Amino acid sequence: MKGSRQEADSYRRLSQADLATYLAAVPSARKRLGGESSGWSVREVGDGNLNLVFIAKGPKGGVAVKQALPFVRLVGESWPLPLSRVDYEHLALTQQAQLAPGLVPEVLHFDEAMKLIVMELLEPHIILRRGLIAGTRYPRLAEDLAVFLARTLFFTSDLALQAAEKKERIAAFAGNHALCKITEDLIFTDPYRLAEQNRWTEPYLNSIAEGFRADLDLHVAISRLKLKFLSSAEAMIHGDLHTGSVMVTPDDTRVIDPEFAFYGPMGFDVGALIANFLMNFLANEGHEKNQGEREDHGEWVLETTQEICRRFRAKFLELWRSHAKGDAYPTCLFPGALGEARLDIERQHYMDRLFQDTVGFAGAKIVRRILGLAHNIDFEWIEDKARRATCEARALRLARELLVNASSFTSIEAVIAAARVAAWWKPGFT
Ligand code: SR1
Ligand code: MG
Repeated sequence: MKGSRQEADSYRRLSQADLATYLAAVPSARKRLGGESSGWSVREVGDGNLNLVFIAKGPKGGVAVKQALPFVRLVGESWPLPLSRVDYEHLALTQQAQLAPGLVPEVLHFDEAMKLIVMELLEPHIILRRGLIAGTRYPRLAEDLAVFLARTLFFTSDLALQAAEKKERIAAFAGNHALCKITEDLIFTDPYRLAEQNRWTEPYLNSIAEGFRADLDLHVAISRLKLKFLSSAEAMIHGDLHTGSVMVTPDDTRVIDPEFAFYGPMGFDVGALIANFLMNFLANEGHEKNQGEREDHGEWVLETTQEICRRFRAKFLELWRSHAKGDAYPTCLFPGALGEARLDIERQHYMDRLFQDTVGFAGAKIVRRILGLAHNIDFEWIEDKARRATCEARALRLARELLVNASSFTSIEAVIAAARVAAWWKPGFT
């Protein structure tokens, strides 16, 4: 019934005032909250770009409720967006929970008509982006994110699935095209043209933005990646895996918000994470009250970036060697010890190609956060505009390198070395 009249008629936007009444009729939520609904506290806390998010607390515990709005919250009713994105988020969350147990929030209730999901309240978790800006270290983070990436991507790929099953799964997410279109426009097109919704730190970045709009090498690189995003149904990807889509404590990591999920290129998810860590690193200096005070934190961020990539590669390869039940690379074509040895070389090549995609997508994800519509607080919270622009200009310089010269970055160490070089660059406007 996605997008049907019946769907629109049964949907009602919840308010803070009526959420308790709604939850009182949901047994799993009532049990989690405890006591009477009159004693529950409810707050709308959504600070994302798209949805309503409520937190309800009772004497026993709490729940989080995410409800889709029929438009983009960041922009308003002038930008309609299908409510069906919640159906895809629910489908993705359910599958991710099976593939990467303990790394996504538990779903307590899904209301397809009301387009809402009731989830466990992640407490005392905070959004990873905020934790990184605060300079907090998370010892489990690299391992947890590497496991999440390796397991969700490997087990939904042709390496693990039979072709018929894979095609059914692609079809199950195919209707999420409105969310894909947001990505296609906001990441792969708009930052490289004069688009009404673009913004950047003016006037400092004016000439860089203008340069990006005229840079045909860059336009070729981003267009190749856009084609990959449009056409490469490699695995079920989260689709919006930035540091605002991860909630953390020092002991626990949960990946949230997979409403952009569909079957797309794996490097898009890995690249999104890498980009967001690199942006945090390059924003670091802008948050310093005393010179050098955040250098240690920056080092930890880079180490974590490196560890995510290294561990992802190792885990993905481990899964491929032990769980290759898919139709790709038929074992009959690689018989005996010689065949296995040749296949293992090919596995390394596969991971190298995936890394190339990752590098390019990381560059694309950086550019969109500085020249496009939706920015991130790593940079936005740097109040002094000249300082902010300096950090952003460094990130843009790195991003252009990653996009145009992706093939020259053969390891995460090379990417990190380039990020260190970018961090020293003094753009002309300071
Ligand atoms: C109009 S939505 C802007 C962005 O918010 C989401 O989190 C995605 O990153 C999207 O591109
Ligand atoms: Mg989101």
